Amino acid sequence: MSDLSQLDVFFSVQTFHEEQLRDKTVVISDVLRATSTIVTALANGAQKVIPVGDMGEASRIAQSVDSDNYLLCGEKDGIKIDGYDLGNSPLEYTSEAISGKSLIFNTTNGTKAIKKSMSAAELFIASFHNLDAVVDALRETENEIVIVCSGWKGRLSLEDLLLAGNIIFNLTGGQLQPDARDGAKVAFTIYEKFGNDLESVIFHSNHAARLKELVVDTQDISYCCQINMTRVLPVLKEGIITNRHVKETK
Ligand code: 3SL
Repeated sequence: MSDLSQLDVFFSVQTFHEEQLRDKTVVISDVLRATSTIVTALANGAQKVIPVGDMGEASRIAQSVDSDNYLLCGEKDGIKIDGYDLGNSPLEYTSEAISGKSLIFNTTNGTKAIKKSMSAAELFIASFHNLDAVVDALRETENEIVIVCSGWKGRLSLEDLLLAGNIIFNLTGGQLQPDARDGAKVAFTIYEKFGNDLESVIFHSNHAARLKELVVDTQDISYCCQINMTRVLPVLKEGIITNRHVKETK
């Protein structure tokens, strides 16, 4: 078991250096919507997800692979990118749309957080959908744990912090040690305050307001708040995300 007094939380992509994650077990939280979409895609049978840092990298990979098996997916500032097969609504990632496919995935903050965390010893993708699967995997690690909240362009996103707090709450059985790191205390405390009312708090978050303005169907927001729908555990290895629990998809 990891030393939970060392568990830390970073509040956006811009608030850490790559080296701070070396040899750690890292969890990426981007509830609205990148990590919820990755979990959904793997639960619905996508073979793998290749996270990219920008559109240039996405196009380079797309040009070098067999287009029958690959889909170009993602958003810029919340909006599906012209010419892409899918945007970033998890509800688009049905088995009909993505089963058996490999996804090249490019988002404003979430995939950047993943790319910046490549020095980690292990990396898990978390959403409320696979909360218990992530917590169980963290119970098995001896490494120090860091939860990276993707946030929005350097700002904190409340929903990402709430998921971090929920993970810490479950890992610690609701008893955070007094010598826990400040980042863990903040996430834990926010979860203690708002955890009973997750969906309504997230519905009124800054990012939800941004999505509502883009006329993204508000079903996305409630969908991303659903807890423990799957045992899928997306893990990153050599730049590619696959499901560790291949036989346990929903
Ligand atoms: O920033 C991201 O990675 C996205 O999840 C943002 S959005 O929900 O598609 O706006």
